This record gives sequence, C-alpha cells and structure tokens, in this order.
Amino acid sequence: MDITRRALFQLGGLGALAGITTLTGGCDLGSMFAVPPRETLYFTPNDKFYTVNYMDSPYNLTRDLDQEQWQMVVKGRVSNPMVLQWRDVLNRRSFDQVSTLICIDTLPGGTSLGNAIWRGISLKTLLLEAGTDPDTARDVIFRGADGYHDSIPFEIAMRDEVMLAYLMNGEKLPKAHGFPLRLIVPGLYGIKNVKWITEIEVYNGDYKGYWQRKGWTDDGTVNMFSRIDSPGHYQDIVGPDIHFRGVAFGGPRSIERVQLSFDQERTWDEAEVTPPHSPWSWVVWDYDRRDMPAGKTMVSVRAVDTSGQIQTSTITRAQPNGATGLHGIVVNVLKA
Ligand SMILES: Nc1nc2c(c(=O)[nH]1)N[C@H]1C(S)=C(S)[C@@H](COP(=O)(O)O)O[C@H]1N2
Ligand SMILES: [Mo]
Repeated sequence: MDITRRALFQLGGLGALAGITTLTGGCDLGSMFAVPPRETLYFTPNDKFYTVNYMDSPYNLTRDLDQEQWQMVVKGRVSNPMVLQWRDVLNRRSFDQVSTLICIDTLPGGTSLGNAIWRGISLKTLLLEAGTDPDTARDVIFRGADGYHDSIPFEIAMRDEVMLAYLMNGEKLPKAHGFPLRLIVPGLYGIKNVKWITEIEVYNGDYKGYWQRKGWTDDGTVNMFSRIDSPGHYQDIVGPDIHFRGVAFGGPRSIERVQLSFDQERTWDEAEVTPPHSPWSWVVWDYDRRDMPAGKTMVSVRAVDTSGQIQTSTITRAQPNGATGLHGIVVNVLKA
C-alpha cells in the first residue's frame, strides 16, 4: 500500500516533467478531515460542487448568460433545423435524474466529482423532432458559449438518460455549471458534459473535441472510483472503534459492493452500501471497524460493480483514458 501511494505521487511528478496537460492542475489527492453526514455526502451542495473550465476559456464567469438573448441551434444532419429560446426549453417536458459528474483528471481519492439531482429536457426527444437519420448520424457535437466543444456518439445521444439540464439540486443551474443549459451524459467523464450550450450539430463523421485534440480520450467512459471520506488521511482519531464512510462510483454501471482492507490489500471486509437514487449515481458506504490497534494503520478501499467487476489496483495516470488505482489512507488511532 505504501508503494501504491508513493507510485501515485511519482506519477504526478512525472506528469509535470513530461508536460502532460492536466485539466485540474494535478492537485487532487483528497484528504478531507470533517466527518460528513450521510445525506450531505450523497448530494453535493451546488456551492461545494467542483468546477473545471479549460484553461484558455475566454468566457467571463462573473455574469450569467442573458437567458433572453441566449439561443440554441440544432443543425447539421437534421431534416428540421431548430432554434430554441429559453422559453422553448421551459415549455418542453422535463424530467429529474440523479447523476454523478466526474472530471477525467480525478486521481484515486480525488475530489473533482460530485452528485446532484438534475432537471432538464430529453436530448433524444429533441433530436427526434429535429429529424435525424441513424444511417448518416455518427456523432452529435455540442458547442458552448465559451468556445468549448465535444461530441458523443449518436447511439449514446439517443439514450433516455441523456439530458440537457437547467436545474441543479432544485436551484437554477449556477453560471459556473453551465447556465442556461448543459449536457448531462451519465457514465461519461465531465469532458463530454458540455456547459453553456449554444449549438448542437448532428455530424456524419468522427468529431474530435477540444480535449481529444490535446490527446485525451474520445470515448470518455468513466472508470470505477472509490474514496474514503472519513476519517481523513493521517487524522488522529480516538479508538478502538472507528466508523469509516465514503463514496464509490461505477460510471456506466452501479456499485454493488464496497470493501475495505486493513492489511495492505491482502484481505477485504464488506462495507455497507446505501442503495443510490438512480443507476447513474455514486453510492455512500459505511463501515464500523471494532478494536483497531493503537498507532498508524493503512486502510484502502475498492468497489465492485453490478457486473461483478472489481475495481483495479493498477495505477494508471489520468491521460488519456482517466486514472485507475485505489485510494488508501493512514489513520492514527489514539488510545481512549
Ligand atoms: N463549455 C464548457 N463545458 C465544459 C468545460 C468547459 O471548459 N467549457 N469543461 C468540461 C470538463 S473538463 C468538466 S470536468 C465538466 C465540469 O463541469 P462542472 O464545472 O459543472 O463541474 O465540464 C465540462 N464541460
Ligand atoms: Mo473534466
């Protein structure tokens, strides 16, 4: 386990030396010391939700886009091109969905992810109305008011759970998170979830977006992730009975089990997983450990998804396909 963490830090260093472009600045090894209550851990409050914008973004985040001026074009390989105004969006049938958003730059145990209930309109319904032809439509491109752009395959765009969202946790979508309208593609990394959308183009080729042109994945499927939120890394805590709590996210599949190891990943104990509100959501897990020895102990976490796949301990850097590896912490147990 010691080796695992050291390797992780080394990766960060190598990345910096090799001039690898990072999305979040590479400063993402989370160590949170507060014990978060289960409910507030499950839904990330909007003002605590991570934000990532590309570095050269000219977009001024201090002001909302004017919702009356804003419009969104639906064009390309469609038989009925459309222009939607804010009012048109609000007049469409909406639905609510809990889903987790995670940046592709997130390292094991990192903090660039959050969970929210989103309200928005169906992309599939909009594309059907615009008149698409599955034989020629290969990608759907989204362009933001800040010049950002990315695409998702047409088959994914036509999934029921893909949403153009305008409410986040019951509040108007905050400007930092893409007001008036942003894409939510459950199971795909943040890069694909374009904010401040002004243009949707149905395209007959394989479109490479902003980050793909810089060497990042065009697929964007989320890798399994799990994190120990409490206790914090190197936290002094009065034993011998200690409550562990954290989150785990499976990307395209739900998390079914979460396990903790107290012996350098040789044996694994089952944590208790609270069922999520949707298949696209992270889970909160809990584990009561009795009789921990005084002193420092390494603790690691891993998740198992609904297909039975176990989260890998192999460490991979974030570029190009998203990081893999397990989160581990050291707890310092004090005598009661
Ligand atoms: N228009 C626009 N959309 C964007 C980005 C951007 O820079 N501009 N960044 C992407 C990245 S890398 C991520 S991780 C998510 C972050 O969304 P959030 O800021 O709401 O957490 O937005 C994505 N959508
Ligand atoms: Mo991201």
